[in-house]
Amino acid sequence: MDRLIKWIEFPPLGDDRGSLVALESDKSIPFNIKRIYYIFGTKQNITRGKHAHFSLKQVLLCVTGSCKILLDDGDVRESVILNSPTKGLLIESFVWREMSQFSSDCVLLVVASEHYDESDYIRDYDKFKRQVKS
Ligand code: T46
Repeated sequence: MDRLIKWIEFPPLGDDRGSLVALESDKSIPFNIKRIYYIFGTKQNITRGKHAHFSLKQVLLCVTGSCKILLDDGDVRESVILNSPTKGLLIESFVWREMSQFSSDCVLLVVASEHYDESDYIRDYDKFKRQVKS
C-alpha cells in the first residue's frame, strides 16, 4: 500500500476551447497557500530536493512534462511519476524528497503552505533520520 503517496485530483474546468484548473486555498489545496513557485529547464541527470521540512506542506504537479518524485518518511521509501496537470502530490512535513528524471519540457509547479524559510529545511539525511525517530 502507498502510505506516503497522497494524490489530489484537480478536475479540469474545460469546455470546447480547452482546459482550466483552479487551485484554491483550503479548498482544492488542503492548506492556506502562502507561496507558489515553479521549477523548469532542469538539466538531464539532475536530482533536486534531497531535504525534508520541519513545517512546510506542499502540493506538487507537473503543468507540462514529467518528473520522478521519491518520498521517504525515515521508514518507508516510495517513488511516483508526476505527469499530469490535473493530479497533484501532497507532501507533508517531515518527509524527505528527491526529484529526478525531469523531461526537457517539465514545468514542476509547487504550492506551499509557508513563505520561504531556510531554517525550515533539514538538508542532512542523518539529521532527518534522527529527527523523525525522536
Ligand atoms: C522543495 C522542492 C520540491 C528561494 O529563494 N525561494 C523559494 O521559495 C525557493 C523554493 C527557493 N529559493 C532559492 C533557494 C536556492 O538558492 O532558490 C534556490 C533553489 O532552491 P532549492 O535548492 O531549495 O531547490 P530544490 O529544487 O532543491 O527544492 C525546492 C524547494 O526548495 C523545496 O522546498 O520541497 O523544491
